[in-house]
Amino acid sequence: MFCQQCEQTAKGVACTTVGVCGKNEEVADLQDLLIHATQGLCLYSDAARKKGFTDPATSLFICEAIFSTLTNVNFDPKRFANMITKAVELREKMKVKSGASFTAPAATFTPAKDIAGLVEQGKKVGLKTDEDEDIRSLKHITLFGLKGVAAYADHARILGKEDDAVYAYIDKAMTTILRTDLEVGELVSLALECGEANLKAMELLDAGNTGKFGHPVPTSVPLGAKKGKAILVSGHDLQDLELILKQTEGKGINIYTHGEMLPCHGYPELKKYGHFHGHYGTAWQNQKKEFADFPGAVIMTTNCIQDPKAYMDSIFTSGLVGWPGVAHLGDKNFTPAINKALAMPGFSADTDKGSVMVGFARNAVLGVAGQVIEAVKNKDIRHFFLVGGCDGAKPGRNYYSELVDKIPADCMVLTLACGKFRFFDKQLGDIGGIPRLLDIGQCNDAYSAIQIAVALAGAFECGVNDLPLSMILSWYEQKAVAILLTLLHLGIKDIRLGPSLPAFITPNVLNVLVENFNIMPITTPDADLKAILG
Ligand code: SF4
Ligand code: SF3
Repeated sequence: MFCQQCEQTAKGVACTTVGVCGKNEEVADLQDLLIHATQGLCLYSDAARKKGFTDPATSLFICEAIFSTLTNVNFDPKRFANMITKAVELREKMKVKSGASFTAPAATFTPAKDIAGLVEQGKKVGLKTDEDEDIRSLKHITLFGLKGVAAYADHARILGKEDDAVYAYIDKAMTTILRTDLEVGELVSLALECGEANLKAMELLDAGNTGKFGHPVPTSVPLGAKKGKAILVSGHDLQDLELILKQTEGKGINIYTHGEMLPCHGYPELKKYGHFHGHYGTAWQNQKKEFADFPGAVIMTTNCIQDPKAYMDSIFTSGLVGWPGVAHLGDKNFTPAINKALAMPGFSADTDKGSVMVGFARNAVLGVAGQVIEAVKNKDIRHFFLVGGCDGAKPGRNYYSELVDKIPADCMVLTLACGKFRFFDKQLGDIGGIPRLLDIGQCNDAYSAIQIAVALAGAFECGVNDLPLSMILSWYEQKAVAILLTLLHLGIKDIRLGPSLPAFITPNVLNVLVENFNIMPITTPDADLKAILG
């Protein structure tokens, strides 16, 4: 195996024997083969599209296949084997529709009959075999960005929002990176186009979430427990959460959010449920302890799942998440999890652990835009910091909590995604009644953050890069890669990125990013604040 797609990759280079995330060699090889098989499918889907034929079911499968290979989504070899076979079946159908004929190995390979055979095939494919390290680096950036795009497009499609332009880009990019004649410039353009496709996917998802559940409103979320039976919902899928809320109504079970589900408390059509109680725990990397201590059932709707062997019988997966041996509720009937929660002790008493505020997505923030603009003009607000992105297990990530501690009291902190759990419960006070810490939402709500920045730039008649705004991002998995590409596509400069730079970015490619976007690694909170604020 050779995997370097996430931030915790072994020795900061690549996982080559077993993944730090828990992915074993078998699954890594199957993921490589699934990407390979999907590239073959994309060749024909792209060719069919050029002849005017599109097939939404095929495009959906392509997104699901790519999303399945994102870090901490699926660890189940059987499900990868099934998807590889299905990719080839769909490829043959699209071949007929397109009337095209490709000779590339991805377009012609026949999957082995069993998992062992597929694993052997998987060992022979993947970008690790490319020669030029800068070309490989740029192909990796695009492929990993595509995983994020596929994730958001899949979420949006679940809510009934799709746009063939996103699917068309995925087909094109998946096939373009098969080519061996690409120059650096072409690949840089392809990667920035990935950022554009991701912006569209996030916009669709925003429309899906707000269209179905309303615009988030500022909401106080208890961190303590309520006496009684409990289900914990983690991941990013709002539709799953709604189904769980509906299916548990009147059953005496309280529903808690975990990780990226925290912002769901701000959505009017979700917060209306009386048994939607509060939030439990922090970010994904702490789940082994937090889930083991939770006295009810746990449902993972998307990434990030970790080895659940200590609580195998009380955790359930849905959607694309998988772990061998864990009950998968693929039909959205959550009865097994509900029955498990009813059989478990639940919380024995009410506990008060304080609360946090959520619900500061674009609608809520732009609702007080006049006040914010006045405060900036009066110099009550000196600067905005967007401190957002993924959390993770590396020790260097305390940079983000220290930074937020040290940001002066006349500055606002906007945040999103699971990196916020480093500081989400800090009491930062307010500026003229506006809370200093504003939780915009999940990682995909980077769309909302972009809309806020664009609106502020419009009000101040300047560009986003000229605003008193600094973006200090943390990355872990590939949705963060897609979001970074979106920001670069929009021409955002001076982004600080940590806790470490991606292993898949070579020094030459980094130079391109520095020269064009002045992207820089985080240093220390003091030095970075001094550089930003003077
Ligand atoms: Fe390693 Fe990350 Fe790949 Fe897992 S996803 S195998 S931790 S690089
Ligand atoms: Fe976190 Fe996995 Fe990226 Fe949606 S839940 S941000 S890491």
